[in-house]
Amino acid sequence: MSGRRLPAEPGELASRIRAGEVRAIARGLTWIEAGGLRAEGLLEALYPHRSTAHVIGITGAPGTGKSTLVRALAREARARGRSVAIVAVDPSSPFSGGALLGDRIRMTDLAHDPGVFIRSMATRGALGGLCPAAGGAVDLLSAAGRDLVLLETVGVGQDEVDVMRLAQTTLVLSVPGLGDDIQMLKAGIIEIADIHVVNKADREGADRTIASLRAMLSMGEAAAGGWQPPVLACVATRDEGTAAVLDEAGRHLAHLVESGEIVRRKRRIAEARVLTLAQGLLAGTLDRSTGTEDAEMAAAIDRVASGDESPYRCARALLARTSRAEGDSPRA
Ligand SMILES: Nc1nc2c(ncn2[C@@H]2O[C@H](COP(=O)(O)OP(=O)(O)O)[C@@H](O)[C@H]2O)c(=O)[nH]1
Ligand SMILES: [Mg+2]
Repeated sequence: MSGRRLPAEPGELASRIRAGEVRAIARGLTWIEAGGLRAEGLLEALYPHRSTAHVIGITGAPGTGKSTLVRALAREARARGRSVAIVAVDPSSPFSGGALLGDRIRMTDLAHDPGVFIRSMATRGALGGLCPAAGGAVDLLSAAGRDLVLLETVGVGQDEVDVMRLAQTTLVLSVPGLGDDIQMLKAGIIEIADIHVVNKADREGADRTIASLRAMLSMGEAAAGGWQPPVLACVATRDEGTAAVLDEAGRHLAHLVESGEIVRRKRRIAEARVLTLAQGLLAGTLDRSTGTEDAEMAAAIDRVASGDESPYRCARALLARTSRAEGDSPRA
């Protein structure tokens, strides 16, 4: 690893990231989390150089064993000679600090392997929502040449579902026994699952959970592109069934490519990213133009407060003014 100082200029940092330098990757991710023009410049430089990383999303209720499975998948991928990046987008449980990861000894193994880059993104992106920062992180890691990007998030809110949509292959974890899982499945997570994993299959009731998931899936419509989401069982703590999960993820990616569905997915990801970025940029501009030093805006707010103007009319006027101002100086 190079001991040289890291550059403060996006183009130079981008070159070091593309060379796969771990410190540069870490710095780049920090920039992306902070957002703003520096992050924009970095991603501008990296975007054309993204490689064909397989992005696998892993979601499920807290405690289902996502982090444990991610570690097992990373070890398996390393044994197969592939480089790995792990991004945990989980506001409730940062990935850092071995305690959260259960088996410390195995974690240490991963931590000392330069072929596994681990990063927790516990904060929300500056542009609002998890998606912009997570999307940028995936682009960066892909440009850094990582073969496999494992994206872990708690599958509860719409934000987290959006993050999962950045993945080519999405794993949804359940555990034996019902409760949170069924809640989650009802909340629409089932729609994004390419592979269902019933983890903790060493526990009582795994067969029942697998059977009820299969029954639920057989009632649904056939997935886009003719892929039938399989239901796999594993015991992540003992590496049982985890190699098969990685195999299945590979099979899913091959299916996406062969069926042409990959093109549609890439488009869907691109659309979601452009939309969330535009919303974030607009929100930022609006925030600035509602500042107290803006006399025109202050007068308009006064009129709404006194009932002389409706909030809708005022909001539309603000939008119109903002887009005029943006047109004058596109990178303000
Ligand atoms: N019995 C059993 N426990 C597991 C298994 N996988 C994970 N766990 C345990 O479940 C707990 C939560 O795991 P973790 O990976 O942190 O879950 P996450 O919150 O979904 O990331 C930890 O104590 C793990 O050791 C498994 O296959 N069987
Ligand atoms: Mg976790």
